[in-house]
Amino acid sequence: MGADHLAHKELLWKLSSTYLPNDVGSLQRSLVRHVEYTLARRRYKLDDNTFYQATAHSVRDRLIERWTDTQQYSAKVGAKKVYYLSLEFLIGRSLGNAVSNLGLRGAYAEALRQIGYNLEDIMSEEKEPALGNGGLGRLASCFLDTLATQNYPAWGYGIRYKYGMFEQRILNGQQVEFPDYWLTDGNPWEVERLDVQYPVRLFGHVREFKDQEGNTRYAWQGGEVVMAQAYDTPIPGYGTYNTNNMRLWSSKPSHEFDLASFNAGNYYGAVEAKERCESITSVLYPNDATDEGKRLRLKQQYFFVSATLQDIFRRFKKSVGRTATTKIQDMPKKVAIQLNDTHPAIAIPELMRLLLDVEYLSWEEAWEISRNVFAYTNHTILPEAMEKWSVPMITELLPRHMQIIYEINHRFLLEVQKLWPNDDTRLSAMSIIEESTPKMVRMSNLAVIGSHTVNGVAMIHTKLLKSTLFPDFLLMWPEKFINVTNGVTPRRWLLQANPALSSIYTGMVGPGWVNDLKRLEPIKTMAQDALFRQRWRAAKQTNKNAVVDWLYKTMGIQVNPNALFDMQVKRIHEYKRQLLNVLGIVHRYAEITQATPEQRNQMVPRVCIMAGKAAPGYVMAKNLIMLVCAVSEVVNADAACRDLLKVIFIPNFNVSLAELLIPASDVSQHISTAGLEASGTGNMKFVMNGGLIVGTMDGANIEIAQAIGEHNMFTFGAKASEVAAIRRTMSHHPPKIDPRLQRATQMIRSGVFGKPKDGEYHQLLDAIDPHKDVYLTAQDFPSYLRAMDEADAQFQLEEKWTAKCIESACSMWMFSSDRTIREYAAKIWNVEPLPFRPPKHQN
Ligand code: NBG
Repeated sequence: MGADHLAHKELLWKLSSTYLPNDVGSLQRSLVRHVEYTLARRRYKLDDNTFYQATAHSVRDRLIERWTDTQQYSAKVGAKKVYYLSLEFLIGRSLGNAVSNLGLRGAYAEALRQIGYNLEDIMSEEKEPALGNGGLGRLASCFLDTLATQNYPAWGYGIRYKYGMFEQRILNGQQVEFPDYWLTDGNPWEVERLDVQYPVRLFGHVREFKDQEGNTRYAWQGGEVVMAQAYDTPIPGYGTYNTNNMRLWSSKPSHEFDLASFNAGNYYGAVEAKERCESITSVLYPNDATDEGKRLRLKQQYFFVSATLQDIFRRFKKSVGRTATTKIQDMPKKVAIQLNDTHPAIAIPELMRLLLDVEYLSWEEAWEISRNVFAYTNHTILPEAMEKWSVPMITELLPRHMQIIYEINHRFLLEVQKLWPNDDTRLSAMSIIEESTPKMVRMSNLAVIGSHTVNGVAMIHTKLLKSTLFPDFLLMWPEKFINVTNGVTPRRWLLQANPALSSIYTGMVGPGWVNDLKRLEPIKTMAQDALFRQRWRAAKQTNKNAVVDWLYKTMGIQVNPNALFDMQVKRIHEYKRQLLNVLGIVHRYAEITQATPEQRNQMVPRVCIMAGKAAPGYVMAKNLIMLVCAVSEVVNADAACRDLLKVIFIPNFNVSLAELLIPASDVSQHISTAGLEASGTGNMKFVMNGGLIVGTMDGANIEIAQAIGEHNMFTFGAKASEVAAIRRTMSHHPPKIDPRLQRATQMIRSGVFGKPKDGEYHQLLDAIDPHKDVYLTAQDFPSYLRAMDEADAQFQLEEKWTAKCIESACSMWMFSSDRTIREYAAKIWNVEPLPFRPPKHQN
């Protein structure tokens, strides 16, 4: 190194090593500078949106300092990293989360206030990226928040869909999907990494040849090559300098590809091909728990996995170069890859391909590495959601991977045969290949075979996963299957969403609860304190009033702020049984209209809020939305219901709306047919925010009941262990229909809520015919009503009710994603926190 070079480096270091100052005056200067230089706008008369952009850029500068420092530090230390591979991330808005995690909320609020802006208003200008369907994507984002907060070296990898989850509007009482082009106003939170691009091959053929030692080798050639372009988003931890990275890939054409066609004089053909490349990351598949059998979806998955593994591999090999003692065989010591469902499971044959065809390792070595790197989380046991790709399709798109999958399967089946000679049934059940026409590749079997650990997301789910989905694999590898119950981040779901409750908590136990939810436990005893209960109710009322205002402002609906706020907000799915909720509402409506004045006086006023999107092709789910909207129209217009019942379907449910609604609920419904909801995470958020659950013994509801006490939950319905037998008997001994159910369905069928022309309501109701009531809706109806009545009765005992809410909310520490991630780290990833300690501030 020359003297000049050293001098340059030193000067550069001096120029860049000062942290940005965070006093109010400096923040204001930074805001105005961004208005003037980043956005090139005049400095006066600016709308909230411009100021949102400027604030975001100002915050981003501060995130970037911590982000680069964290990344440099973990590279220097050579720490083991976790890579969370997910085709979905539902991050929600970033501004509020960032200022709060940076500890700069107060400073920014003041800086803005002094120049005439309100931080809350500015925050609501942000359009949230909707890069996920529901629980699975939101879980991934809660995990990223916790990973950063707990100082784990971890990256999230995903796809930067140009169009996220569709925007749902209700037109003429029906869901209509609109494209969600979330990037219209740019995205200040991401950094385009033009220096991080990888080629991804599709189609082509496999060439077999001999290497110098005479070993048979394979090379995948030809086909098309598209480029993956990285976009990085900083993920700040709360109360720590550590800032992790979420890297999302976008597809674009490769240069060679472009040139060849243009040179051939095929201008339009080349443009078309370019569009085709870009279409790979165009749109998120709007499905939740059902399989979209499209070739483009497999392309997306492979594109994502290929770019991600090239990136991980490059980083790992750089670290191998740094310390002479690390070899490629040490990859599992440096890299842990978590597969979020089977969506990224094609990563298993892809890593094998890299190790075999590029690194020239032997099969045994490659397999040993690969299996110690990957772990797989299963998120559902619904058979229709099990991903399968046809062999002809994979062969066409990924010919080398098909060979590798066959080889993995062949070697695996030999093991099975050794364990269970002549057991063809078992062999075909465990095979990666389903012997159908066409043959199918079962991605879940591939994921189980290629991972060192497989986990379910709640106790009952893991139990069912073992007993129904993978019983043979369990016999083979009993240690491989574990449970890690889901959790949610208290930063977004309490601190940010519920300032009223948060300040009570902080007043009681100090701010430490935000990353140590156990500290709330002692507050439980305060349930006995009348004054405390009053403060608690006041906080809840503040949150309810916010919803009342919002409903009036955005939907023109007036509701009684003292009513019981009842919410069911989640994806629309038959197994989640929104139909049960609607039938309950219709029953309530009937009761109200037939009640005497004395009876009306006894009734508890209710505001029933439902929200959620239906997959565009999911007819039953769309019919359900139609019915809810129709019921809402009739009920809300009926003078008899006035203060007693309001039914509201809120369109376009998303993270921001959840943050508004959840803190305002008195009761929320988590009423899936037992055994079908893997975990649920909404249930946790509602209870943390001081609401009570009406729910079945399903998913995480069971563990929540254990944690808060079953007396604090309104449970009902068949147990998972009973469901199969009930279904079996129902075809020949259909149960008697509850007269109240009969009345409700009769009202719907007879046209009280209109008669849609294609018989949509009949279709919904036919599915609960007691002979073939697959989701046990009719079966569970009576006990559901009992649970609802119980909730009504308890709600009237105000003091007792509040005590229940306090006890429950303060018993929820195990549903913090902080606990969840500690379990993943210890049981699956074997990684340690690596806090980065910044140099002292120099301003
Ligand atoms: C969903 C389950 C939920 C669960 C989330 C997160 C899929 C495939 N599964 O019950 O339905 O809470 O995953 O684990 O989206």
